[in-house]
Amino acid sequence: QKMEETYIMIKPDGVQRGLVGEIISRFEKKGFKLTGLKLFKCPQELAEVCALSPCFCSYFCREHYKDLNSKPFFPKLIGYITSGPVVCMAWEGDGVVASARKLIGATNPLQAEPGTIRGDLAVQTGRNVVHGSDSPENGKREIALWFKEGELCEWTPAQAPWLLE
Ligand code: DAT
Ligand code: MG
Repeated sequence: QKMEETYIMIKPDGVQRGLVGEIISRFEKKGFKLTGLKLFKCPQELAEVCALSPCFCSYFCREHYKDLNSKPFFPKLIGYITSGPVVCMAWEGDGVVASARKLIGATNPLQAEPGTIRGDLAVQTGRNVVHGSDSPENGKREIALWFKEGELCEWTPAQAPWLLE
């Protein structure tokens, strides 16, 4: 059966700051399996509508951050997340959701522990470089939202027997 999966996204600041390789390698070195990877740029027309108010854009407002829809920072969050290309990833492994959240660190990078991605690479909540799903259900939901049929890859890493007994 399918292992647990999580949706990890490098936000526009991570891409612009040249941190893509650094961030991917944290999950890669840990031993999780990459099953999906692509760059995505929200079309500018949609991004502009998204930034104004909760809208019909299924990628950002209503779906991905739907729980934050009524927060005062929501328009800024949408403006930020649609401001440039993001790197969309699906990662698989036992306990990957909680473990990825630990690797990422606290939402506010100043409170994130050294050694975590946000703790090492960021200083503000509004520029916290990476997203990680907060539950296995949301992992599935977000992967289905961001990846189309056929974009995910089933494979067995050569290192599998050296990682998993
Ligand atoms: P996380 O990304 O750690 O799962 P979250 O799901 O609570 O955090 O919020 C999603 C993003 O929204 C977060 O990465 C940055 C932004 N955000 C959260 N709380 C915020 C706040 N109080 N002010 C500004 N931005 C905030
Ligand atoms: Mg969250």
